[in-house]
Amino acid sequence: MKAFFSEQQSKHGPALELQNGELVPHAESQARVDAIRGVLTDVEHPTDFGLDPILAVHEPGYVDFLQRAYADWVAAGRPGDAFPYVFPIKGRRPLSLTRIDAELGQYAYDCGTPVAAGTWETVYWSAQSALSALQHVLDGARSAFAFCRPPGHHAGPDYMGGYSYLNNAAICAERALALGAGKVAVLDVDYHHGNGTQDIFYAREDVLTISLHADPKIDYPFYWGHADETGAGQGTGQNLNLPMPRGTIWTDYMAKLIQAIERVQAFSPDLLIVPYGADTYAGDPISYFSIETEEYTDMARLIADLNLPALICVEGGYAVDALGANVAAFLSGFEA
Ligand code: OKP
Ligand code: ZN
Repeated sequence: MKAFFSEQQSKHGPALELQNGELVPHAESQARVDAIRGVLTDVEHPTDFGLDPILAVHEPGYVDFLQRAYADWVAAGRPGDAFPYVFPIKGRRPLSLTRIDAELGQYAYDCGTPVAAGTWETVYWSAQSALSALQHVLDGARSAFAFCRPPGHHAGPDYMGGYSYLNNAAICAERALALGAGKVAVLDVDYHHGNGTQDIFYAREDVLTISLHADPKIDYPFYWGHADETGAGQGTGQNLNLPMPRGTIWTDYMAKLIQAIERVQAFSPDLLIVPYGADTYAGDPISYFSIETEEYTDMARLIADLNLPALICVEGGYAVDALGANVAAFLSGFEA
């Protein structure tokens, strides 16, 4: 399967994240890029589709902020990467605040998603890789691999979090609809709930969002991903969350995946987008499912059996030593 990736996606390199009370080396590292790059045989440089497809999903003020946040941080005389430390829990009403700390809190919901020197270039080109993979599918390929990095599924219309800045899957779903697709399904198989994607399409009837993930009562992102979040307005019933306990093994995961696949089938979309995270892997350092490398082949085969044009985009996966093998196993199942 053809993959899309730009060298610009290596520019983002946040040094640290705040995790359980400690500043630790950021888990979303260049080593992930090298691991995935190492197993891909057919990689193409993305086409530049510009800002318009990004602005179809993300608010202009947020996109503008992402482009200048690091420079504003440096101009304020701050060291390291741009981190928020205060959040508007009282309400996110537009106060036109300009101090960098106020803006960081306005547009972020956690302390794991700093803006570093090359963040904008990386997330811009990551979105272009996804859009290029989408174009490849729209041009007739059965599937394509968007080698996105960092992840995108936690980013909402006007917020970053969970290592995510731009929501690659959502940008592609919206673009496919703009180009004539009637319905798009997003089937998120990362360990963490895809809260950004859920928020973006929560009231939409033309996008079915499904996420299989760790129970948010126990795991990040806590405030989204519960089974009772089923959509709103026109989108009522068009969001499906399938939370699972820590320690979940493949056979139990498979039962939920089959449930998800049946929902996709009933929705009958024109395109399937699969945000794929290899952080469901048994050896993942920040996640707690127990899926083994070979089982990703079975997982991908089940999804591929839907026989829909499909776009796979990379989300998480932090066991760097196994990441290449896990991605390769998934891709081989999809192609079988
Ligand atoms: C991004 B993706 C736990 C900290 C959790 C955020 C995890 C973001 C995962 N102590 N940090 O979905 O793989
Ligand atoms: Zn994840």
